[in-house]
Amino acid sequence: MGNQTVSLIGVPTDIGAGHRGAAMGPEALRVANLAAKLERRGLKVIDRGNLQGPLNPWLPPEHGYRHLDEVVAWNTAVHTAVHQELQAGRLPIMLGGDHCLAIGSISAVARHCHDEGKQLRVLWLDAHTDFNTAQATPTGNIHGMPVACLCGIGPAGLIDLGGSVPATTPDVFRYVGIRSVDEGEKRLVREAHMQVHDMRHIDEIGMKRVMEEALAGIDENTHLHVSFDVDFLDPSIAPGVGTTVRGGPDYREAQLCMEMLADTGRVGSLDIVELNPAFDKRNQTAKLAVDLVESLFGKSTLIR
Ligand code: HAR
Ligand code: MN
Ligand code: MN
Ligand code: MN
Repeated sequence: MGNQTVSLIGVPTDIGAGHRGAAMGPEALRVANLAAKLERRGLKVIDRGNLQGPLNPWLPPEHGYRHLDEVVAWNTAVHTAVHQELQAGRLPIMLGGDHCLAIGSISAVARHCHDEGKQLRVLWLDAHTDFNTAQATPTGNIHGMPVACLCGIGPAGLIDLGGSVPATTPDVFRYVGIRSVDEGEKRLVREAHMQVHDMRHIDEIGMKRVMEEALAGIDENTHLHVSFDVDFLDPSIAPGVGTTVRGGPDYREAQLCMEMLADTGRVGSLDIVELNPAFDKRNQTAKLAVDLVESLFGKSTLIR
Protein backbone atom coordinates (compact mmCIF):
# COMPACT_ATOMS: atom_id res chain seq x y z
CA MET A 1 0.00 0.00 0.00
CA GLY A 2 3.11 2.20 0.29
CA ASN A 3 2.95 4.09 -3.01
CA GLN A 4 -0.82 3.93 -3.43
CA THR A 5 -2.60 7.08 -4.56
CA VAL A 6 -6.10 7.74 -3.29
CA SER A 7 -8.57 10.19 -4.80
CA LEU A 8 -11.18 11.93 -2.70
CA ILE A 9 -14.41 12.52 -4.61
CA GLY A 10 -16.91 14.73 -2.78
CA VAL A 11 -20.57 14.18 -3.61
CA PRO A 12 -22.52 16.87 -1.74
CA THR A 13 -26.12 15.69 -1.90
CA ASP A 14 -28.87 14.21 0.26
CA ILE A 15 -31.03 13.47 -2.77
CA GLY A 16 -31.83 9.87 -1.72
CA ALA A 17 -32.25 10.45 2.01
CA GLY A 18 -35.18 11.05 4.36
CA HIS A 19 -33.48 13.96 6.13
CA ARG A 20 -31.58 16.91 4.71
CA GLY A 21 -27.94 17.41 5.74
CA ALA A 22 -25.83 14.58 4.28
CA ALA A 23 -24.92 17.04 1.51
CA MET A 24 -22.56 18.60 4.07
CA GLY A 25 -20.75 15.28 4.58
CA PRO A 26 -17.80 15.84 2.23
CA GLU A 27 -16.80 19.14 3.82
CA ALA A 28 -17.18 17.75 7.36
CA LEU A 29 -14.75 14.94 6.46
CA ARG A 30 -12.30 17.46 5.03
CA VAL A 31 -12.61 19.62 8.15
CA ALA A 32 -11.86 16.46 10.18
CA ASN A 33 -8.53 16.30 8.28
CA LEU A 34 -9.14 13.18 6.21
CA ALA A 35 -6.50 14.02 3.60
CA ALA A 36 -3.68 14.78 6.07
CA LYS A 37 -4.49 11.68 8.11
CA LEU A 38 -4.29 9.49 5.01
CA GLU A 39 -1.02 11.14 3.99
CA ARG A 40 0.33 10.23 7.39
CA ARG A 41 -0.45 6.61 6.48
CA GLY A 42 1.96 6.93 3.57
CA LEU A 43 -0.69 7.42 0.92
CA LYS A 44 -0.57 10.04 -1.81
CA VAL A 45 -3.86 11.95 -1.70
CA ILE A 46 -5.54 13.86 -4.51
CA ASP A 47 -8.66 15.76 -3.55
CA ARG A 48 -10.79 16.00 -6.68
CA GLY A 49 -13.16 18.46 -5.01
CA ASN A 50 -16.90 18.02 -5.30
CA LEU A 51 -19.03 16.66 -8.13
CA GLN A 52 -22.00 18.76 -9.19
CA GLY A 53 -25.62 17.82 -9.63
CA PRO A 54 -29.21 18.93 -9.21
CA LEU A 55 -30.50 20.54 -6.01
CA ASN A 56 -32.79 18.59 -3.70
CA PRO A 57 -36.37 19.61 -4.60
CA TRP A 58 -37.75 17.82 -1.49
CA LEU A 59 -40.81 16.28 -3.14
CA PRO A 60 -42.98 13.27 -2.22
CA PRO A 61 -42.43 9.90 -3.96
CA GLU A 62 -43.67 9.31 -7.50
CA HIS A 63 -44.36 5.68 -8.41
CA GLY A 64 -42.46 4.58 -5.29
CA TYR A 65 -39.35 6.73 -5.79
CA ARG A 66 -38.38 10.14 -4.44
CA HIS A 67 -36.30 12.30 -6.78
CA LEU A 68 -35.55 9.50 -9.24
CA ASP A 69 -34.32 11.79 -12.06
CA GLU A 70 -32.01 13.66 -9.69
CA VAL A 71 -30.71 10.41 -8.18
CA VAL A 72 -29.89 9.18 -11.70
CA ALA A 73 -28.06 12.43 -12.49
CA TRP A 74 -25.90 12.29 -9.34
CA ASN A 75 -25.12 8.60 -9.76
CA THR A 76 -24.16 9.06 -13.39
CA ALA A 77 -21.60 11.66 -12.29
CA VAL A 78 -20.33 9.36 -9.52
CA HIS A 79 -20.01 6.40 -11.88
CA THR A 80 -17.93 8.41 -14.36
CA ALA A 81 -15.66 9.93 -11.70
CA VAL A 82 -15.04 6.69 -9.82
CA HIS A 83 -14.42 4.71 -13.00
CA GLN A 84 -11.92 7.30 -14.20
CA GLU A 85 -9.89 7.06 -10.97
CA LEU A 86 -9.86 3.25 -11.07
CA GLN A 87 -8.73 3.24 -14.72
CA ALA A 88 -5.85 5.52 -13.72
CA GLY A 89 -4.80 3.03 -11.02
CA ARG A 90 -5.91 5.16 -8.11
CA LEU A 91 -8.03 4.17 -5.14
CA PRO A 92 -11.26 6.20 -5.13
CA ILE A 93 -12.81 7.31 -1.84
CA MET A 94 -16.30 8.66 -2.35
CA LEU A 95 -17.26 11.19 0.28
CA GLY A 96 -21.06 11.18 0.45
CA GLY A 97 -23.66 12.20 0.44
CA ASP A 98 -26.32 9.63 1.15
CA HIS A 99 -26.07 5.92 0.40
CA CYS A 100 -27.98 6.04 -2.92
CA LEU A 101 -24.63 7.15 -4.36
CA ALA A 102 -23.20 3.66 -3.92
CA ILE A 103 -25.13 2.70 -7.05
CA GLY A 104 -22.76 4.92 -9.02
CA SER A 105 -19.58 4.00 -7.19
CA ILE A 106 -20.10 0.23 -7.01
CA SER A 107 -21.35 -0.05 -10.60
CA ALA A 108 -18.08 1.67 -11.61
CA VAL A 109 -16.03 -0.70 -9.45
CA ALA A 110 -17.89 -3.71 -10.91
CA ARG A 111 -17.26 -2.50 -14.45
CA HIS A 112 -13.57 -2.02 -13.67
CA CYS A 113 -13.32 -5.51 -12.12
CA HIS A 114 -15.06 -7.04 -15.14
CA ASP A 115 -12.59 -5.36 -17.52
CA GLU A 116 -9.57 -6.42 -15.42
CA GLY A 117 -10.75 -9.98 -14.73
CA LYS A 118 -10.86 -9.32 -10.99
CA GLN A 119 -13.14 -10.85 -8.40
CA LEU A 120 -15.30 -8.28 -6.61
CA ARG A 121 -16.21 -8.44 -2.93
CA VAL A 122 -18.32 -5.68 -1.34
CA LEU A 123 -18.34 -5.22 2.44
CA TRP A 124 -21.57 -3.33 3.22
CA LEU A 125 -21.15 -1.87 6.72
CA ASP A 126 -24.58 -0.57 7.68
CA ALA A 127 -27.48 -0.74 10.14
CA HIS A 128 -29.70 -1.26 7.06
CA THR A 129 -29.69 -3.73 4.16
CA ASP A 130 -30.71 -1.04 1.62
CA PHE A 131 -32.49 -3.69 -0.46
CA ASN A 132 -35.86 -2.00 -0.91
CA THR A 133 -37.89 -1.74 -4.11
CA ALA A 134 -40.61 0.71 -5.18
CA GLN A 135 -43.17 -1.80 -3.88
CA ALA A 136 -41.44 -2.68 -0.60
CA THR A 137 -40.21 0.77 0.48
CA PRO A 138 -42.09 2.49 3.29
CA THR A 139 -40.60 5.87 2.30
CA GLY A 140 -39.61 6.02 -1.37
CA ASN A 141 -36.13 7.14 -0.26
CA ILE A 142 -33.65 5.68 -2.72
CA HIS A 143 -30.86 5.44 -0.10
CA GLY A 144 -32.84 2.39 1.08
CA MET A 145 -32.50 0.74 -2.37
CA PRO A 146 -28.89 0.75 -3.68
CA VAL A 147 -28.06 -2.93 -3.13
CA ALA A 148 -31.24 -4.05 -4.91
CA CYS A 149 -30.47 -1.69 -7.81
CA LEU A 150 -26.91 -3.03 -8.09
CA CYS A 151 -28.37 -6.56 -8.25
CA GLY A 152 -30.64 -5.51 -11.13
CA ILE A 153 -33.82 -4.94 -9.11
CA GLY A 154 -34.90 -1.33 -9.61
CA PRO A 155 -35.73 1.33 -12.16
CA ALA A 156 -34.11 1.75 -15.58
CA GLY A 157 -31.57 4.53 -15.22
CA LEU A 158 -30.28 3.11 -11.96
CA ILE A 159 -29.86 -0.58 -12.81
CA ASP A 160 -28.17 0.10 -16.18
CA LEU A 161 -25.71 2.84 -15.14
CA GLY A 162 -22.61 0.82 -15.98
CA GLY A 163 -23.94 -0.70 -19.22
CA SER A 164 -24.39 -4.30 -18.13
CA VAL A 165 -27.45 -5.34 -16.10
CA PRO A 166 -27.17 -6.40 -13.35
CA ALA A 167 -24.02 -4.51 -12.36
CA THR A 168 -23.29 -7.11 -9.67
CA THR A 169 -24.81 -10.26 -8.22
CA PRO A 170 -25.96 -10.93 -4.64
CA ASP A 171 -23.02 -13.26 -3.93
CA VAL A 172 -20.47 -10.40 -3.99
CA PHE A 173 -22.04 -8.66 -0.97
CA ARG A 174 -21.36 -9.22 2.71
CA TYR A 175 -23.53 -7.21 5.08
CA VAL A 176 -22.11 -6.41 8.53
CA GLY A 177 -23.91 -4.60 11.38
CA ILE A 178 -27.50 -5.05 10.18
CA ARG A 179 -30.28 -4.26 12.67
CA SER A 180 -33.04 -2.49 10.74
CA VAL A 181 -34.76 -4.17 7.81
CA ASP A 182 -38.31 -3.39 6.63
CA GLU A 183 -40.79 -6.29 6.45
CA GLY A 184 -41.08 -6.50 2.65
CA GLU A 185 -37.35 -5.88 2.33
CA LYS A 186 -36.62 -8.84 4.59
CA ARG A 187 -38.37 -11.18 2.16
CA LEU A 188 -36.36 -9.75 -0.77
CA VAL A 189 -33.08 -10.15 1.13
CA ARG A 190 -33.93 -13.80 1.86
CA GLU A 191 -35.04 -14.50 -1.71
CA ALA A 192 -31.78 -13.11 -3.06
CA HIS A 193 -29.81 -15.28 -0.57
CA MET A 194 -27.86 -12.23 0.63
CA GLN A 195 -25.16 -13.04 3.19
CA VAL A 196 -26.17 -11.09 6.28
CA HIS A 197 -24.04 -10.71 9.40
CA ASP A 198 -26.58 -8.97 11.59
CA MET A 199 -26.01 -7.61 15.10
CA ARG A 200 -27.37 -10.78 16.65
CA HIS A 201 -24.64 -12.69 14.84
CA ILE A 202 -21.99 -10.22 16.04
CA ASP A 203 -23.34 -10.55 19.62
CA GLU A 204 -23.19 -14.32 19.43
CA ILE A 205 -19.84 -15.05 17.78
CA GLY A 206 -18.04 -11.68 18.00
CA MET A 207 -16.71 -9.25 15.42
CA LYS A 208 -13.53 -11.28 14.83
CA ARG A 209 -15.32 -14.39 13.62
CA VAL A 210 -17.91 -12.38 11.73
CA MET A 211 -15.16 -10.63 9.78
CA GLU A 212 -13.37 -13.93 9.14
CA GLU A 213 -16.60 -15.21 7.62
CA ALA A 214 -17.21 -12.04 5.63
CA LEU A 215 -13.67 -12.09 4.23
CA ALA A 216 -13.49 -15.82 3.51
CA GLY A 217 -12.58 -16.60 -0.09
CA ILE A 218 -10.71 -13.35 -0.73
CA ASP A 219 -7.48 -13.90 -2.71
CA GLU A 220 -4.77 -11.97 -4.63
CA ASN A 221 -7.23 -11.43 -7.45
CA THR A 222 -9.93 -9.84 -5.28
CA HIS A 223 -10.90 -6.18 -5.37
CA LEU A 224 -12.41 -5.33 -2.00
CA HIS A 225 -14.87 -2.45 -1.95
CA VAL A 226 -15.94 -1.10 1.43
CA SER A 227 -19.25 0.75 1.56
CA PHE A 228 -19.15 2.42 4.97
CA ASP A 229 -22.54 3.81 6.00
CA VAL A 230 -21.73 5.76 9.16
CA ASP A 231 -25.02 4.62 10.76
CA PHE A 232 -23.30 1.20 11.00
CA LEU A 233 -21.82 2.56 14.25
CA ASP A 234 -23.69 2.70 17.53
CA PRO A 235 -25.41 6.11 17.81
CA SER A 236 -23.84 6.69 21.23
CA ILE A 237 -20.51 7.20 19.46
CA ALA A 238 -21.86 8.36 16.07
CA PRO A 239 -24.88 10.65 16.46
CA GLY A 240 -24.19 12.55 13.23
CA VAL A 241 -26.35 10.49 10.86
CA GLY A 242 -29.94 10.87 9.68
CA THR A 243 -31.18 7.41 10.60
CA THR A 244 -29.76 6.26 13.93
CA VAL A 245 -30.53 2.71 15.08
CA ARG A 246 -29.39 1.75 18.53
CA GLY A 247 -27.43 -1.41 19.20
CA GLY A 248 -24.60 -1.00 16.69
CA PRO A 249 -20.90 -1.86 16.94
CA ASP A 250 -18.99 0.01 19.64
CA TYR A 251 -15.65 1.75 19.11
CA ARG A 252 -13.47 -1.32 19.59
CA GLU A 253 -15.67 -3.57 17.47
CA ALA A 254 -15.62 -1.02 14.66
CA GLN A 255 -11.83 -0.67 14.94
CA LEU A 256 -11.36 -4.43 14.75
CA CYS A 257 -13.61 -4.55 11.69
CA MET A 258 -11.50 -1.88 9.94
CA GLU A 259 -8.19 -3.42 11.01
CA MET A 260 -9.21 -6.81 9.66
CA LEU A 261 -10.22 -5.21 6.36
CA ALA A 262 -6.80 -3.51 6.24
CA ASP A 263 -5.05 -6.81 6.95
CA THR A 264 -6.40 -8.28 3.69
CA GLY A 265 -4.34 -5.77 1.71
CA ARG A 266 -7.10 -5.89 -0.90
CA VAL A 267 -9.10 -2.72 -0.25
CA GLY A 268 -9.42 -1.06 -3.66
CA SER A 269 -12.21 1.48 -3.16
CA LEU A 270 -14.32 3.03 -0.42
CA ASP A 271 -17.57 4.92 0.15
CA ILE A 272 -18.06 7.02 3.29
CA VAL A 273 -21.77 7.83 3.32
CA GLU A 274 -24.71 9.06 5.40
CA LEU A 275 -22.61 11.35 7.57
CA ASN A 276 -25.00 14.18 8.47
CA PRO A 277 -23.37 17.20 10.13
CA ALA A 278 -26.82 18.68 10.85
CA PHE A 279 -27.27 15.95 13.46
CA ASP A 280 -23.69 16.04 14.74
CA LYS A 281 -22.04 17.87 17.59
CA ARG A 282 -18.59 19.45 17.22
CA ASN A 283 -17.96 17.27 14.14
CA GLN A 284 -17.37 14.26 16.41
CA THR A 285 -18.94 11.75 14.01
CA ALA A 286 -16.80 12.97 11.11
CA LYS A 287 -13.70 12.71 13.34
CA LEU A 288 -14.67 9.18 14.33
CA ALA A 289 -15.24 8.20 10.69
CA VAL A 290 -11.78 9.56 9.80
CA ASP A 291 -10.22 7.68 12.73
CA LEU A 292 -11.81 4.44 11.51
CA VAL A 293 -10.77 5.09 7.91
CA GLU A 294 -7.19 5.51 9.15
CA SER A 295 -7.47 2.00 10.58
CA LEU A 296 -8.89 0.78 7.29
CA PHE A 297 -5.64 2.03 5.73
CA GLY A 298 -3.38 0.33 8.23
CA LYS A 299 -3.25 2.35 11.42
CA SER A 300 -3.23 -0.19 14.21
CA THR A 301 -2.98 -0.31 17.97
CA LEU A 302 -1.24 -3.66 17.65
CA ILE A 303 2.05 -3.86 19.55
CA ARG A 304 3.13 -7.47 19.11
N1 HAR B 1 -35.25 0.98 5.18
C1 HAR B 1 -35.60 2.36 5.33
C2 HAR B 1 -36.14 2.93 4.03
O1 HAR B 1 -36.15 2.29 3.02
C3 HAR B 1 -34.38 3.14 5.79
C4 HAR B 1 -33.37 3.25 4.71
C5 HAR B 1 -32.05 3.42 4.90
N2 HAR B 1 -31.39 4.46 5.58
C6 HAR B 1 -30.10 4.60 5.42
N3 HAR B 1 -29.43 3.79 4.56
N4 HAR B 1 -29.50 5.37 6.11
O2 HAR B 1 -28.77 2.70 5.05
O3 HAR B 1 -36.58 4.07 3.99
MN1 MN C 1 -7.33 -1.50 -11.00
MN1 MN D 1 -27.01 2.51 3.92
MN1 MN E 1 -27.90 2.87 7.04
